[in-house]
Amino acid sequence: MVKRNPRLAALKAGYLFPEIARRRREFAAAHPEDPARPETRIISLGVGNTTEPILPHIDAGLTEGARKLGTVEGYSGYQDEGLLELREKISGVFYPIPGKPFGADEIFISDGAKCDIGRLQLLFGAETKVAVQDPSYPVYVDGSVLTGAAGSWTGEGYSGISYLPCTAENGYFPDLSLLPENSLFYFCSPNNPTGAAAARPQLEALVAAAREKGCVIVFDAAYAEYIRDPALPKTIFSVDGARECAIEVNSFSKPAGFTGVRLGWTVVPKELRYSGGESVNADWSRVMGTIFNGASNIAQEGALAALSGTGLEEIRRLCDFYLGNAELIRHALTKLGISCVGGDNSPYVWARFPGRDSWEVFAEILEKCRVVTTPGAGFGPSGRSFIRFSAFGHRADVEEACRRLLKLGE
Ligand code: PL4
Repeated sequence: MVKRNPRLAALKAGYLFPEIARRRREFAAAHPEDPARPETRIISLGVGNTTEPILPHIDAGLTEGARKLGTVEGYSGYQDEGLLELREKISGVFYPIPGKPFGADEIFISDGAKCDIGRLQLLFGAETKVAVQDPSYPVYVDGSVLTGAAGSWTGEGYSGISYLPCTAENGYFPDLSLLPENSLFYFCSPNNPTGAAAARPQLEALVAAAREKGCVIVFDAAYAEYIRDPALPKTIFSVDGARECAIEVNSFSKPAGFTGVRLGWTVVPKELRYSGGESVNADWSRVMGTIFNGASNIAQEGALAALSGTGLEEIRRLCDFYLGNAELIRHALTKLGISCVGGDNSPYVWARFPGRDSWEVFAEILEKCRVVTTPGAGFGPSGRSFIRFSAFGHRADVEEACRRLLKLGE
């Protein structure tokens, strides 16, 4: 028989979100819901999965995309690199850089940010040093384990990964002196899970450090549309010099409710080079052309609608709705005296339970409140005493969850 890829065995445990789903199922089996007692129903503030219907103008774009496929004039097949019109629109709407817009050949349409994060790792070999914000979205670390770049599990983290703590003490922005030279640095802003959105001087320092140390930043901007403070940058490319050291991944999942539709994009500037001078953009085009056959044409029509004037208003409205949920969660936690951050420019609230183990707090909240959360330990060692609350949920559920959270104070 064929041998298993040994890197699979190096993965520490189950992927975080299926593990949470497993514990939820176990709990539900032991404590079945009673339809006559609504308080027994489990509510999820765990996984960051959108819940609200796609808004009408964007939905009409999707519907029209499907309708066109049933006509001779409108039919389209493979669109490997993505619709030209959509790539140009993304360049204009999200990267309005005076005098230096991104060309369509620097924007690659995909089936989502997570998928691109996985594929991007193919550009950099198993020898590449990897650095992450600690805590961070688990795909950066688990993906690195699969490519062989992560080294072995030490009990706290992986030997080949530099974890840069983002804690209350440093304002959830890492000490850049810890960034190893010539490393690949995954940086997410607004951050999942802390909700921290980096300020312009912080991103300038990040770009300066990456350039000085020969690093490549993979900037995950999946939550950029949740930024409400106009002083906070939505893209790394608003900082001079970023084109020489950064790749940006982004997605329609969280701003437009496309978690199930699947559509994202990655910007790989032509200026970005490996240490040997080769073009990263050319390699990304080659990798995508080899293992990806293009995003759904229907989804792309939906995205075009999302980037029209009305579509952008709908994006704003949808993000405002989830930010309203985040405000309710923050309020409930603050009332309980639980210190928390995030939720103002991001859909995640990061709550601190000093001296406690996050899986134990997760179990307590599930038992007392029947609310599912995400334990901070799943995002890295610095998350061990934190719980992430996701603001994705129906308003009535979030309100009910907030009422139940008050039981934690009893
Ligand atoms: C659960 C920082 C959520 N099964 O939808 P995509 O692929 O365009 O974007 C995924 C993504 C990318 N970057 C960041 C993210 O936080 C996410 C989605 N994260 C969460 O609860 O942390 C959903 C997780 C999903 C997953 O594993 O991604």
